[in-house]
Amino acid sequence: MNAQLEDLKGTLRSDFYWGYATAAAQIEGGWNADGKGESIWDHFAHTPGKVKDGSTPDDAVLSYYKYKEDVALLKSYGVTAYRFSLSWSRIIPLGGAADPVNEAGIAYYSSLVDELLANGITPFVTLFHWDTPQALEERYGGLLNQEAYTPDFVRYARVCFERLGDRVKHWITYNEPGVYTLAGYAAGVHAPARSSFRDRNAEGDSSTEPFTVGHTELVSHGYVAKMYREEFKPSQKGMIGITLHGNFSEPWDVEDPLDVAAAQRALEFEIGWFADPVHKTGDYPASMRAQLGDRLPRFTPEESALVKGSSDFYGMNSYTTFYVKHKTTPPDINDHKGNIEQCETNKQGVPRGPVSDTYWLRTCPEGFRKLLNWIWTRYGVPIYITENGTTAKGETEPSKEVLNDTFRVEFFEGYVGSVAKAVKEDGVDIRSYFAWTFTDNWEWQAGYSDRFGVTFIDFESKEKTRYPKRSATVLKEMFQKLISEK
Ligand code: GBH
Repeated sequence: MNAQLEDLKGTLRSDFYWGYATAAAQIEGGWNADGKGESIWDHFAHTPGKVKDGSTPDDAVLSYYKYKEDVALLKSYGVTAYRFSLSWSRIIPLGGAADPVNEAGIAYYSSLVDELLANGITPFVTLFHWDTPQALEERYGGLLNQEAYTPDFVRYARVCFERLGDRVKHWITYNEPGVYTLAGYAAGVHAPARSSFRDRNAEGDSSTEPFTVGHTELVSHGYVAKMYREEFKPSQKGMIGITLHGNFSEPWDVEDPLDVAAAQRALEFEIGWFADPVHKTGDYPASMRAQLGDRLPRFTPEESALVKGSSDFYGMNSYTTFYVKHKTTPPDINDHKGNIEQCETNKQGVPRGPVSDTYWLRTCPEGFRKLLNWIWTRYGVPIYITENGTTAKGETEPSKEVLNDTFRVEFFEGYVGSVAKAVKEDGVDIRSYFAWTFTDNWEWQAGYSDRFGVTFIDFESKEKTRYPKRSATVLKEMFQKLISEK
């Protein structure tokens, strides 16, 4: 542990939660086991040409079968909490409000929760980490159809609260609604693979659909939060919220007011899109309305009231920082970023940080600290960091060198150091830190090539053998130091 962190000893609250975050589609495998229905990601991966390495999540990390071993490993890593997501189509194979519940699916999650609790690990459960039931996509167009979709999502949530809520006290409705809609409906590179680009996708409209789907996510989240608070919270005494993604944006030229404004606009388009309606105004940022006009849906008064204040905490996923330059040309019809240019260096030529094994991700701990401050200043609700982590170059085999993952260790020292400094020196209220991620996994359209785990997975082996990397030990030591004693 480095000296800087040594000075921050005992900075974090004694009830601070730390651990790892995962997502069902990326780790479970058993894609059609015991009655599970198909998700849009199963469908996507089984369509040739969609996933970079041609792989599928059919087996992934086999955590559906190895959860006891995994909980034991988590325990050895010293975590106090574990964030995972439920596969909707494992619980309700066809997804809809009138469709049957798959008892085997419930039993799996129930056992996982019990196993975690028996080992002193607090479960944080995400209802939706992008894997919409394929049947709903086919039945009515999934999240494009707010009216048909919302009661289905609400009923799915109800089943989860009824069956797991006696033991699960931390609920997250959506993981990164903005990424679901931008990658799935604007870029068209994620399921359900829609966009305006006909070389890539047969259907879709990148200029409207992302905003329609984003609206569905916000409103259906609002209905679920209201239901939880009214019908379950009084007896179950848990909390509910939504997790938003967001990079930090730094002006390319800090002296140029246009770049300063562009960086602020970038933050509003990426983060304020969802965070303003939920945590601030009950409406979209003015900068978005100005650029998008009627392509951005309008909240009815009822929806606005429902969404505003609908999250008990700020769920924060963040990985990196970009330099942002203003543009001098009018916004493209398919622009979703606020008519800005993202740059790898600033005006002085300073790069945004060391290069990982993932094209968009660079290590930028200072930007992370600034983003924590931006969120705290703008929204003022306790922050639960629900994802943060990195890949590292050259992780192809479980050799001694690869398992000694210095690049990832330095990433975590920087970012966790920023968390502690934001708490101690800036007064930001931070309640959790979940590293992304527990084991290498199926990284969506990047397949098995991008390894974010603190545990190396031998994907060639039938057993998907687990090999701890050094970062797992270092994180354990860091949090032992940083979290104050009760
Ligand atoms: C998180 O998203 C996810 O929650 C998690 O499941 C994932 O494994 C993890 O990050 C690591 O990637 O080419 O247009 O799709 C982080 C946000 C969303 C940032 C996808 C990069 C790729 C741009 N990421 N995005 S695009």
